Amino acid sequence: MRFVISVLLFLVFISCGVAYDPLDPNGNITIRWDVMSWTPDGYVAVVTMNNFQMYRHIMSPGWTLGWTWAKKEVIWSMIGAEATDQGDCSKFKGNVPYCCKKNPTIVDLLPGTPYNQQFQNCCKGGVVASWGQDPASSVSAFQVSVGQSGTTNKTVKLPKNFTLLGPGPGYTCSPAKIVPPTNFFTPDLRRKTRALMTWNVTCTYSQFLASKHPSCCVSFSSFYNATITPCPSCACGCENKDNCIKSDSKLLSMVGLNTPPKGNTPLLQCTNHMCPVRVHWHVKLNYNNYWRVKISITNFNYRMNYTLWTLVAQHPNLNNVTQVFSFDYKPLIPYQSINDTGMFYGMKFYNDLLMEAGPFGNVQSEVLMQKDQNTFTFKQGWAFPRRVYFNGDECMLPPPDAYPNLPNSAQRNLFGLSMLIYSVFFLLIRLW
Ligand SMILES: *[C@@H]1O[C@H](CO)[C@@H](O)[C@H](O)[C@H]1NC(C)=O
Ligand SMILES: *[C@@H]1O[C@H](CO)[C@@H](O)[C@H](O)[C@H]1NC(C)=O
Ligand SMILES: *[C@@H]1O[C@H](CO)[C@@H](O)[C@H](O)[C@H]1NC(C)=O
Ligand SMILES: *[C@@H]1O[C@H](CO)[C@@H](O)[C@H](O)[C@H]1NC(C)=O
Ligand SMILES: *[C@@H]1O[C@H](CO)[C@@H](O)[C@H](O)[C@H]1NC(C)=O
Ligand SMILES: *[C@@H]1O[C@H](CO)[C@@H](O)[C@H](O)[C@H]1NC(C)=O
Ligand SMILES: *[C@@H]1O[C@H](CO)[C@@H](O)[C@H](O)[C@H]1NC(C)=O
Ligand SMILES: CC(=O)N[C@H]1CO[C@H](CO)[C@@H](O)[C@@H]1O
Repeated sequence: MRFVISVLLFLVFISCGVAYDPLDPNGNITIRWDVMSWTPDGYVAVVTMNNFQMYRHIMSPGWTLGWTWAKKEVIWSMIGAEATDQGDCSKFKGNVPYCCKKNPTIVDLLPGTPYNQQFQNCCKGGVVASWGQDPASSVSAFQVSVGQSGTTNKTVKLPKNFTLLGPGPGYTCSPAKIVPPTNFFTPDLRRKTRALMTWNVTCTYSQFLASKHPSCCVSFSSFYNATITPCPSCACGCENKDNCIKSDSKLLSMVGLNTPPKGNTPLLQCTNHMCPVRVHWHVKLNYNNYWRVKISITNFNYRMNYTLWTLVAQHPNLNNVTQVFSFDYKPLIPYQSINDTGMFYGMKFYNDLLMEAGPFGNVQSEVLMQKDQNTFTFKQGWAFPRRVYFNGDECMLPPPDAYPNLPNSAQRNLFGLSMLIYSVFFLLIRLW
């Protein structure tokens, strides 16, 4: 039976693994090109990247955008971003283009860029907030002047093969598609303007493209049972087990420990799960009409500070959150009617930075929820979350039969059954 379920779930992951997130079904990053003016040999366009994902941001070291020109286009200039490689411009005499590569690679400029080289919404080191966390910072933009392209909306050829790293792999981009020209409206100028031509590219994220293992795991405990249910062992793969750091004392002798990651290799503290991040859900207190959960997030990576981290949890009682202490909270309602999912994130300047592994590498909060007397129970692991995501990646939960149990409740099989029902439910939703 269990085998059948695993196979079923596996098939679901494979078949729907292509960029569909059940908790954020409409999440995507849209890249919009607005042609603002024609030039003698091409056009000037504003390229705007909007992160419409509710809880997945682009962390430092930021985004990298690439495409392939349809013809022999060149870039004459760029404001608010840069091409990493000029390429071979040897065919040009006198006036040499800024970039001649067939497939340019573009990155954002760093904060502190001189004012005259900036463009609106640029120069954030490629960091883009998620739509749910900070809509005003969920956009990044630059201006590009293109030559040797068409000079009318009939002759311009759209760039092809868009790629987006954010900052790692995981995004797949659609072909560019011509859409109605964008209208710009500046309220204080009381004037409307319109792009000459606009095309959109939509990029969606798939965790399965990003990495073959999860990048976080969940552990449980409760006031009613002394058992601490740890993260599943090797939840995030044990390939790095030989390079992990055994204790904080040995750490002191490591050279270059906190130097920025080379090729993004994490340097992990040794744990049974080998995850860079662990989320712990502790059922802490039971009142007459309320109950209280403590959530802690621990960083085990010595080479990573997580800025603007987000935590998403799915639990049926999140429709009655009364108070969240020391995190910000926002309900997410992926299926209109079911209010069982929410996003926690750090408070600005207080705990929005989850520091590298070590004494400060954790953040925590408590959540007070009002019981719905009809459904509330401590039995069968009901008090534990159904899904948990850290920074937009789903975390591995312990197996159902390892959840802390109420004393004397030999309800394991029933609980297994309810997990099965849940799995089937999500299978249906995913296939829908
Ligand atoms: C991208 O996201 C926006 C906002 O959620 C949504 O309106 C739009 O339909 C999405 N686009 C695609 C192609 O999924
Ligand atoms: C194109 O992208 C922008 C976001 O940059 C979005 O507002 C607009 O709705 C998109 N247009 C279409 C037709 O999808
Ligand atoms: C675009 O990518 C596809 C598949 O990756 C490839 O077959 C095609 O040759 C690429 N086109 C260009 C113009 O690079
Ligand atoms: C091209 O421009 C003409 C005239 O400005 C306009 O009527 C037409 O809709 C435009 N076509 C596209 C694809 O934007
Ligand atoms: C994390 O931030 C702290 C304080 O800003 C800094 O000292 C440390 O070097 C950073 N670590 C990494 C890996 O960037
Ligand atoms: C969802 O639940 C939150 C509390 O957790 C509540 O504030 C919000 O109003 C609810 N939204 C809907 C649409 O029920
Ligand atoms: C606590 O939970 C564990 C795991 O479900 C179970 O094996 C154990 O019997 C429980 N302890 C008590 C005192 O019921
Ligand atoms: C006990 C309680 O407050 N229950 C409420 C939980 O939230 C749902 C919908 O958000 C309400 O309908 C319940 O009354």
